[in-house]
Amino acid sequence: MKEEIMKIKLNKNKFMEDYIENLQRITLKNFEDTSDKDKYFALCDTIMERINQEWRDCKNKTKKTKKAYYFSAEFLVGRSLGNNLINLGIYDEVKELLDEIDIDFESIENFEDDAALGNGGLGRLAACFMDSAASQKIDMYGYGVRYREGLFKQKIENGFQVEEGDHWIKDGDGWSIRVESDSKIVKFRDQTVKAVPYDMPMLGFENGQVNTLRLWQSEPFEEFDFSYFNNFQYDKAVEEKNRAEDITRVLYPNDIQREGKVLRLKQQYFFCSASIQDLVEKYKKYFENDLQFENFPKYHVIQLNDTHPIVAIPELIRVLVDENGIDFDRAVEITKKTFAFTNHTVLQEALETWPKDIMLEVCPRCFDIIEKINDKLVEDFKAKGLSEEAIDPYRIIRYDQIRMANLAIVMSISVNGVAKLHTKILKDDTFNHWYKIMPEKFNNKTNGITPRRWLVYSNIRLSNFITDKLGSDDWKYDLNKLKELEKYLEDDKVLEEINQIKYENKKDLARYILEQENIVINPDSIFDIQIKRIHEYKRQHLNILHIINLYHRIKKNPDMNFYPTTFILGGKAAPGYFRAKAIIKLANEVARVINKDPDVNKKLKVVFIENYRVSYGEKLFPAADISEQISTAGKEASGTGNMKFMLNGALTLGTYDGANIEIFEKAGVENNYIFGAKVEELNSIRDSYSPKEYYHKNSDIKDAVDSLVSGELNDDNSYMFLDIYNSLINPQGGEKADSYFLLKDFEDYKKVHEKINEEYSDRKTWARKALKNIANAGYFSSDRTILEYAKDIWKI
Ligand code: GLG
Repeated sequence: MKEEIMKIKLNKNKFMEDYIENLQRITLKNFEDTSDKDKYFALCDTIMERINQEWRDCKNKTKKTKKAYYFSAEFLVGRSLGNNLINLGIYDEVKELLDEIDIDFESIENFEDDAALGNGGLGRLAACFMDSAASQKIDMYGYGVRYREGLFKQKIENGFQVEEGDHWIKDGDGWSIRVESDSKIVKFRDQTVKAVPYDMPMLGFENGQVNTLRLWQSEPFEEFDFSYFNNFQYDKAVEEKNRAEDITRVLYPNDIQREGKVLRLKQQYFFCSASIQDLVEKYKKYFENDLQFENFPKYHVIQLNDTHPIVAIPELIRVLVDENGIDFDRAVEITKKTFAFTNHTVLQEALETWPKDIMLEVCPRCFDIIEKINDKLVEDFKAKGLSEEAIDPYRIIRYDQIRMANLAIVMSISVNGVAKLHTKILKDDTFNHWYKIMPEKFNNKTNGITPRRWLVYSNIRLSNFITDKLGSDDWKYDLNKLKELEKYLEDDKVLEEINQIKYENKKDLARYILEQENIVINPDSIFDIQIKRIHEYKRQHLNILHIINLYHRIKKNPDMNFYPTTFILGGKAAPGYFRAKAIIKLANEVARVINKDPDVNKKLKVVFIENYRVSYGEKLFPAADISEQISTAGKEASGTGNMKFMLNGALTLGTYDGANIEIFEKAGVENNYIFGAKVEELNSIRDSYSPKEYYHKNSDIKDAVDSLVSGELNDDNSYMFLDIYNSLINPQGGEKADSYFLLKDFEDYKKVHEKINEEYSDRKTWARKALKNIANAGYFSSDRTILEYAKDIWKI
């Protein structure tokens, strides 16, 4: 690729010529009559043409080598234009070229819809891994679903979340190639459809590697059933087409919480079946002399991203046995050597189980196969003398429920968690019974983020500064090099520069927020940001309750020493998650009340970002002073937003949870703000915990909680605030009050905010802490993570 970059650099005229030609060809218009959207799509074409050769070469070169396959129901890619230009090494050049013909790159960029084919961290992690694998020259292909509708667009109307469709490809898709000839037939019990692959190139960073993300789209097996047409049953023909297309029509908008719907299992089986067929078919084509499949695991390792793609396990067995005549036991042995499983959460409501009848309705043969595996497993345990009771936790099928995680653990070479603490909880608790009998399978792979998107592309100022200070841009390939920045810790001029960069980024964000949200914010204030999916365990309501109390205190005591602060929150709630939606309404209502109050609005501002998404994140992370990572200890498996903030020089205000702990370890606890109870403490008080006691003993807590029902805040008769109130202090119907320990951690949280507020004015010390964080963020590169998977699990 280096060569290709040179070619483009040397041949600017050719690039321009091609671009204009493409633009006119796809629009049938003269240049001056084309729209910005046309200009965007023509640019995609011009870049895709340049990638094509390398892409084919990479596909050909790796036909007969071992590859990793990342199976995931979600790939939260976001936009591709800027990132692809960065990875091709021609970002600046193309910007300049466009400038010469009066095209503003940024406005063109805005015509790209985010590919929001994921909900949150799990899907974004998959996208970061794609970038890192290519950048580290690891042959890893992604397999997933091409949802026609990505994650819903969030509108805020009168403070409430309203969901709108996200038909992201309605105007076209500049980054995919439809590979019709690789289509597969997927059979369900009641329906047969065609799976058509759309391939997206995944570019390595300036290294010539192009991996493939293959996303399957569901289409009717035959475009129209002509027998219906002949009988004048047009409706029936259209119905069949719709039924086929329904399967990949929409991404399920639930992060964490699973939804046991037939269509969801259909989606899972659809992409897993097509992907497995693809691998087996290619194996037969390129490895003719080994049709016994004994060597299949030598060339394939399939990483299962959470429980969603686990149905690929029985599907591989089915294809081997039913379609290739392999004996069942051998098929099981081959399969066992092929899969590896990643768990992303310990929340019970996320561990997928499928009722037997749903599986029978979707893919009955898979149920047969799972049942056989389960019978064998139970038999083996009995032979070892285990009682029925002792066997129970291991059963894959129990009370007609199929426990997908158990299936994956039995059938995988590896089981991993996504941060140290998370893996420890898996071993000690969630999967302890398994860990006891197969400890060698369990391992940790702390998550990471790609520095290309999350720094090089989105924070150009800081990126240039780093290159300047380190004297080269090697750090973009090896993020550990950031450590060398520590030599500037006592350099006042450099520290001043750090503050200046942050300030410029904050001004950019303030402009953008004014444009998007119509709220004026002050770049001289502290930017305190919490952006992530809305969930009780992430405790956005702790943040908001604290803001309410702070507001009251400032109002009561206007002369109180207080550094102006802007609290920014953003995130989507699952459409069916009432309490999460209540938290959004609360954030918006608190923002409304505070922002219009002339007594405080010079000191305090609250912004709820509408429609938080990857491309909005790219503007928020670079501008943060404080990164709010305040989940209940033990609940956030890792978090990855925390890493993006750190890399961009924000200090973490966080609990001892997930990867926060490792951030504190690397950057030093003294350079971040830690608060709240640890897991062990919470475990020991769980049964005796009484939130009411905290409520009565602490007047600030009472003040904040009471305001939910005092009438000061208006929830438009939705009873949403009452619901939050009750959830905190009144146990209801089996649900304990305050099961996420907000009130327990409140006082500590308030204190740490006071500390931040005081220490922020010492700008030099603050900059030094920021630099300490940046310099130690190298470990959190997904390059490191993916190399660990490759070395420890995939052996490639
Ligand atoms: C999960 C977890 C996050 C984790 C992410 C990626 O909740 O803590 O960082 O996966 O491993 N559902 C998720 O987003």
